[in-house]
Amino acid sequence: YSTSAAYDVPINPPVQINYTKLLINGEFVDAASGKTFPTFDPRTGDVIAHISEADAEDVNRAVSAARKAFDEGPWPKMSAHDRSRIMLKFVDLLEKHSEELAALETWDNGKTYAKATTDDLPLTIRIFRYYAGWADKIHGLTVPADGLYHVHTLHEPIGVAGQIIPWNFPLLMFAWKVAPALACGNTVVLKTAEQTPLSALYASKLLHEAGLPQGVLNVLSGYGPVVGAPLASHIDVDKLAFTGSTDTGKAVVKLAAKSNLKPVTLELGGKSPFIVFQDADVDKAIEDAHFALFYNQGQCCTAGSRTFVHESIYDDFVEKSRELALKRVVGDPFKKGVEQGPQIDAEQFEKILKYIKIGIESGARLEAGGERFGSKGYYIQPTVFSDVQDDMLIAKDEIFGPVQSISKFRDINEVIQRANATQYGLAAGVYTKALDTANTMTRALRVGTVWVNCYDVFDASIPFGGYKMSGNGREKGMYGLSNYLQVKSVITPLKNPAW
Ligand code: TXE
Repeated sequence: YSTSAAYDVPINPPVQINYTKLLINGEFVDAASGKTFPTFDPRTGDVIAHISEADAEDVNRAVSAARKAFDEGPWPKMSAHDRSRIMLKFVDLLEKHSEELAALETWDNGKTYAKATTDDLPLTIRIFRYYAGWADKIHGLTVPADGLYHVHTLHEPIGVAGQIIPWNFPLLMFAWKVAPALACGNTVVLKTAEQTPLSALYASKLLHEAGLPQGVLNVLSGYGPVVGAPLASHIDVDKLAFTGSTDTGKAVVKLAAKSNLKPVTLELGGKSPFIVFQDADVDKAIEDAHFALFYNQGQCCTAGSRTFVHESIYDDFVEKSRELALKRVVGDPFKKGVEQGPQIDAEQFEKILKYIKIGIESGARLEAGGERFGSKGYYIQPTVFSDVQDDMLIAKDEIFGPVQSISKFRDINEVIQRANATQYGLAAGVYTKALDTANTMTRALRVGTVWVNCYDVFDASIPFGGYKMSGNGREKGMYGLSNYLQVKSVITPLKNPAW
């Protein structure tokens, strides 16, 4: 590998940035244009490093490397067991370098170092280990077809997978995309989010250290329209997987359709209801509702961003939610005890403050927060609105920030109707002790995941994806494999009907 000059990092724990170039065909290289772009520290807005900026020409280079690696092998044709072993060796390296990776994640993204080490890294490791386990367990079926035929199916990799990921969980999104694709024998061109290029480059270096053949994984840093769009529309990319906003999701589907009709998996926005019935363990529900919204600075596609509370417990719920928000510790995400770091960038920061203003103007009651925190960086006070009405913009749009919206409901049918009255359908939380209420709700809610008396429980084995405009396809678990497999039917005549 050729690597760029190391930067000294004035943070604790110390971490160096060694990988800032594009990863094409197993080597770190400059962009064809020679251009770079800055990645920023959201704590201050200062530049962390200058990263090679890919454009359409680099997409061509990366796709042709991935194509060659797919067509000529060895990756897709290698024994599945060997693929699994390389992935498992990578898992060992991820474990060994967890601290540096967590530090990079916090630095580039602003999430707390505490959560990066307890959530992002362990979940990333779990995903790769889980899919490494699948690599040699992917097989077809024999089919009892009519007539004198032996029929079986082959499950084959699709080919070159294009993958576009967002900035809220940079390493974890890398894992969700890359692990199943590699386990199934595909080759990959991945585009990271322009806000958070660092951890994926580091992890990709480790994957090569573990023995990944050149060209199997190519990583491009840069901006959406400049590098994401040419990847989505590339004629030689066989499959596209995208996580991001619903609007960009629509754009990449168009590009995929106009070029070669490549299949597209989408994981998009959400406006997930968090519903608390009168018989719930209310104190736990209050804590979980707080967590469901404020986790990761509110930058989660599953954020429980519409909290519906039964009228009989509403006042107490609002008061305690307010107290929790006021107690939430905001500050430097590297510091111990800090629960909330800065938002990702100036654009998201401004967007969130705009929605807070809209909330106040539209008559929602501001219980806590409402302004920026401090005077430097992209910090926002944990904010709580009560008396939120369904037709207010803050109840409809994905805010993607630390803004909790609480509304009151009277009965189950009403809350089902209101919870489903959204373009999104990603997730929901239901808090009740009654089995019949829980079962009715889990069936009635038009969402891809329902958590009952818990929230944001993620595991590599649990499929995840959206209904409606929250996306299509399922990632993770056994279902996640099908995004990266073709099924081929093979029919051969039998000689003798007796056999
Ligand atoms: O998303 P984009 P942004 C939501 C959230 C957030 C909003 C905007 O509400 O406030 O989206 O965030 C790449 N062709 N989510 O602007 O634009 C882009 O470079 C191809 C929810 O960051 O969707 C990045 O790599 N690619 C979400 C990725 O798409 C393009 C997580 C996501 O960026 C492109 C993030 C184009 N024309 C934001 N334009 C979730 N589901 O968790 C951009 N990109």
